[in-house]
Amino acid sequence: MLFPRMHLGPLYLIASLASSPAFASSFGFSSDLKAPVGCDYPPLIDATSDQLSFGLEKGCYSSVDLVNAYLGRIADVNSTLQVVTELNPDAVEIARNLDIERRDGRIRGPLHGLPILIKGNIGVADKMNTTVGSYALLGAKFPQDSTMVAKLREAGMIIIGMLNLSQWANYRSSNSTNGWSAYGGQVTAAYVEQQDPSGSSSGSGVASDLGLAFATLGTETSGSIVSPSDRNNIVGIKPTVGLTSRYLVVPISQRQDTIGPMTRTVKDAAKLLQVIAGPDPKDNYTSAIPFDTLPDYEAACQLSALKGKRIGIPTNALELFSINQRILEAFNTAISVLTEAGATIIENANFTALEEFNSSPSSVNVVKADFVSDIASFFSDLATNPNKIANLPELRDFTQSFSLEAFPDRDTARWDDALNLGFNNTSPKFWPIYQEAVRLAGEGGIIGALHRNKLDAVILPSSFAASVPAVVGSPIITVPMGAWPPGTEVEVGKRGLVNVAPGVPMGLSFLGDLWSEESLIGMAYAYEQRSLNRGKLKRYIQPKTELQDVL
Ligand SMILES: *[C@@H]1O[C@H](CO)[C@@H](O)[C@H](O)[C@H]1NC(C)=O
Ligand SMILES: *[C@@H]1O[C@H](CO)[C@@H](O)[C@H](O)[C@H]1NC(C)=O
Ligand SMILES: *[C@@H]1O[C@H](CO)[C@@H](O)[C@H](O)[C@H]1NC(C)=O
Ligand SMILES: *[C@@H]1O[C@H](CO)[C@@H](O)[C@H](O)[C@H]1NC(C)=O
Ligand SMILES: *[C@@H]1O[C@H](CO)[C@@H](O)[C@H](O)[C@H]1NC(C)=O
Ligand SMILES: *[C@@H]1O[C@H](CO)[C@@H](O)[C@H](O)[C@H]1NC(C)=O
Ligand SMILES: CC(=O)N[C@H]1CO[C@H](CO)[C@@H](O)[C@@H]1O
Repeated sequence: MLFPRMHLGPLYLIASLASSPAFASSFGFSSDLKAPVGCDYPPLIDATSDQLSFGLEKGCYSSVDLVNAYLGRIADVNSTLQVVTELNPDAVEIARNLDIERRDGRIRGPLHGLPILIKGNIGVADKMNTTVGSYALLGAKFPQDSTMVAKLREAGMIIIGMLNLSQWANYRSSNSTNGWSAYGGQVTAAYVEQQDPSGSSSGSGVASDLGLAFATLGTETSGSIVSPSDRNNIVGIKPTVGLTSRYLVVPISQRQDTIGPMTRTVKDAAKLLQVIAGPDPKDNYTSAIPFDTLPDYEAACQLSALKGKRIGIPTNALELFSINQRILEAFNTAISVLTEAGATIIENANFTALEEFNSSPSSVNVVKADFVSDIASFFSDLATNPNKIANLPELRDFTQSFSLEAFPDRDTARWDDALNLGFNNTSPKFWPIYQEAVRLAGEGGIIGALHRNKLDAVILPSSFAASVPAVVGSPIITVPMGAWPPGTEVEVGKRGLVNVAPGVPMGLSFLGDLWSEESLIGMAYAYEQRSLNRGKLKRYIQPKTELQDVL
């Protein structure tokens, strides 16, 4: 056990446990040496990779110290927020080896030695369990690391734990809550008590916001990166489907699933995307990547990146989604930032088929059919499948009869619906449905709006950004835009979670064409740097452990 698990009671804002000398003394880097002069210990709630790497290079602290500091921060808040389900028992050892590499002059890349937390549906072949929040997968073994995890390790990142999430990435129940899983409990967010963290990358959103690691990974099928990033005051990139490999990530839909960075700054999201993007023979969709060499995403972060850009507003979508006036006010403020930065705003860049898209069952049916097929092939990839579940009917049986899965209070309606469809994605019935979904969301949605109006991007408030791009697999980046203002009426949703209240964050999304991440990152960076909204918000709970506490 790495550090004591504590139940902290009502007073969570206490100093760390992680200063326990167990780790600090055992390794001869900064802990034992006198720190060089001029060291900076950036507050971990906002620390960037540049700041952290600078301190590592200078010898102010080691990666072991960083791991200990983050473990302390996790312990500070986890009993209240239930963000992290498992810690990596080998994290300190891995950090120690990366410290040795650094000492020997072997730096694997710009994120060498930085700790990261990953969503609980991303496969690991180490001592941790990839459960997707379900007891059905507890004890399952993967034949190897997922490609995402292999890439993180190759880049010298330290995976310190697995994050809680909406169980099955929110593809099980119609009666559950964002951020609840049987295995991990209920995640809540940090801005107001009992805040709905959104989902399904709920733990990824809260952990990145609170600096429980340098950054996190999330996954999105429809909104699962963008929405928790929106509600947790962070940056999220939902990459084009196929830019990041899904090999050994628990699937929902091969046509929509994608893995992306969730970070506190656009530049760090860009750096992390650089690490995880790229072709993988184990995921066919990555063979559609059009670049011989990936773009330099960090280099795209230019303050001037909005100059001369044509940015569209799908005016009909703002109306059809009946967006709250307070969100529209923040959105209008954001638009003036874009205009002042030299962008041209094109109104009426409409999603022409949006009404038909919203009322057509086609996109929902695509996901159902994909899930039935894709979850079965996922089970067949496991090296150890402890409950011998081979397909969706068997998974449903397990879930309905295993008491900790909280059935029937949390039902299995999405699976029931998927099975009731009566066919999967190998059926001849599937293709025309998929074609219709793509026509409505593509030519009739985001792709048509971009092309007809010769746009570089479309913008939307982030809570309305995801559903159309989900179907065509196109990218989105969301950036903090502000918070619900004082006087906002509190809206309490399912099981007492607070959806809307003064101080709950909101984000701005940039939506682009397939593979346009480089350009989206540039625009998002320029907006972020000109608005600096993240720092303006206040939380009710924050971890207290800092680097100084573990040195
Ligand atoms: C986080 O909180 C949950 C729920 O209280 C607990 O089960 C889990 O073990 C905690 N994780 C860590 C890493 O402390
Ligand atoms: C993984 O799950 C097993 C139970 O199957 C448990 O014994 C083990 O401690 C878990 N691993 C971690 C790192 O929590
Ligand atoms: C990739 O496509 C080929 C040809 O259709 C197929 O044989 C193969 O199984 C696919 N691989 C994966 C990982 O889906
Ligand atoms: C776009 O939608 C708005 C709002 O519904 C409508 O007034 C406008 O005529 C539409 N423009 C085009 C070009 O379709
Ligand atoms: C998909 O449908 C085909 C045709 O009905 C069937 O043979 C196959 O078993 C189904 N696959 C799964 C995983 O349900
Ligand atoms: C959904 O959950 C609530 C809260 O536990 C419960 O009262 C209700 O009966 C559930 N509804 C269904 C349809 O299961
Ligand atoms: C992994 C783990 O310890 N999960 C726990 C998460 O929280 C729920 C509810 O609080 C517990 O029942 C789980 O055991």
